[in-house]
Amino acid sequence: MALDTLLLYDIDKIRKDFPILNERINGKPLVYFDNAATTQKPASVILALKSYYETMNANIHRGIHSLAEKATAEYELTREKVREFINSPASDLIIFTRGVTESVNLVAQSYGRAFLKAGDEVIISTMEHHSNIVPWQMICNEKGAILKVIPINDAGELLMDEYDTLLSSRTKIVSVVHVSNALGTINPVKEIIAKAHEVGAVVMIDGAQAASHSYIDVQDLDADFYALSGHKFYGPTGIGVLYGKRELLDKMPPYMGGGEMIKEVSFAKTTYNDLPYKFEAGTPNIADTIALRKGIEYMEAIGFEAIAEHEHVLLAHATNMLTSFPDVKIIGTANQKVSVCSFTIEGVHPQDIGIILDSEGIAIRTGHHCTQPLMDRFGIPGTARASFALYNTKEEVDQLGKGIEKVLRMAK
Ligand code: 7TS
Repeated sequence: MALDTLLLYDIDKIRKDFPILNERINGKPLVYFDNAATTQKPASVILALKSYYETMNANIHRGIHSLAEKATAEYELTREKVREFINSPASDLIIFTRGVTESVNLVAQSYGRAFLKAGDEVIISTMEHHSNIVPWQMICNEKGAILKVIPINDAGELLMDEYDTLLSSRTKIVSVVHVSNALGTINPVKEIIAKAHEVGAVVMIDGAQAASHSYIDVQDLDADFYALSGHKFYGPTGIGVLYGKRELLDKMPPYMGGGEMIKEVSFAKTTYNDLPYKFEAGTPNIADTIALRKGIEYMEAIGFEAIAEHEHVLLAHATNMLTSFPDVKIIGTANQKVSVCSFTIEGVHPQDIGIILDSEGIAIRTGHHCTQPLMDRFGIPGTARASFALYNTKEEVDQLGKGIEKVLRMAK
C-alpha cells in the first residue's frame, strides 16, 4: 500500500476496482492521467451496463410489462441519487441530457431564445470550455444580445472586481465554469451567483470538472442551472444532467419535440408533459443512466473528503516535481485548485510531450483543451495536462517525472 495514502483509503484495493488499470500501453503499465477528459469506470459501473442489457432491457415509462417497470424504476432511482448528490430540492428538477454540452445548449436554446432580447447581456469568463462559449455566441447572435467576458489574472483566477463592473441591469444570464478543465482553478461560484442575483440575472454553472472532486450543493450555491457530465465522475459516457430551479424550468419551452415530452398531441395542438419529461424527448439513454448511479455510489463509499485529500497529496507532489525542472512552466497556479496540472516545456511542442509520455505508458492530454480563448490569454497554443483521480498514486507521479526527463533528453 502506498504510504502517503495509508490513512485515507486502501489505494491498492481501489485500483483493483478499475479493470482498465491492468492494461499495458506500449509494453508499460498504464499510467492514466487524462482524468479531466474522462475518468475510468469501476467494475460496478461496467457490471451495471452489462446486467441492464442481460436482465432488464426494455423501453421505460411506456410498457406496463414487468421488464419495463423494472427498467423504469432503476432509471428513476438514478434521478433520485443525482438529486441527493447535488442536493436538489426535488428529483423532477433533474433532467437527463447527454452531458454538459447538451445541458448548456438546452438552456441557451430554450431559456435564452425565450427570454433574451436585443441589447441584453450574457456574461461568461475567459476560462470557459468551448461548450460554455459557443452556445451563448449562437443565441446572442440570433437575438442581438451581447456577450461579455470576465478576465483572469496570470495565476488563472477570475478578476472579481472586473466582474463587478460588467454586471448591470442589462445582464440577463451569467454562465461560468465551477472548476476549470485546463487550469484546475476552483471559481468562487457562490459569490458569482449572489452578485448576479443582485442585478436580477440568472446563473448557469458548468460543473463538468467539479463533480469528481466534491459534493455539490445547488441550494447552498443558489444556482439557477447546474450542468454535469456523468463520464467525468466515474459514470458512463453519453449521460449528463441539467438541474434547474422550478420557476425557471416551468416557464421554459421544450428544447426538443417528440415522444415522452408530451401529454396530448393532435394536429391542432400539443400539450407538454410535466417536469422533467418536458425536456426528455424520445427514448433516453437508459443503460448509462442506470449505471451512473453506481458511479456516484462508488465515490460516496470512499467519501468525498478522503478523495479530495488524496488528490491534494498528488497535486502537491506533482507541483513540486514539475517546479523542480527549470524548463517546465505550470499554467494555472490559482490558490484554490483541483488536481489538474497544465504545463509547458520551453522549446518543446505539447504534442511531442504527449507522444513521448505515451511511449512510457503515460496518458496525458495535450492541446488547447477546448479552451482556445484561454490559451490565447496565456499566449500559448496549448499545454500538456496531467489530471489526477482517486485511483492515481504518488509513484505514478514519479513516473511522470521520469517521463519528463526523457522528454527533455529527446526533444531538446
Ligand atoms: N465543460 C468543462 C469544464 C469540461 O471540462 C468539458 C469537457 C465540458 C464542459 C464538455 O463536457 P461534455 O461531457 O459535454 O463533452 N472537457 C474535456 C477535457 O478537458 N478534455 O476532454 C474533454
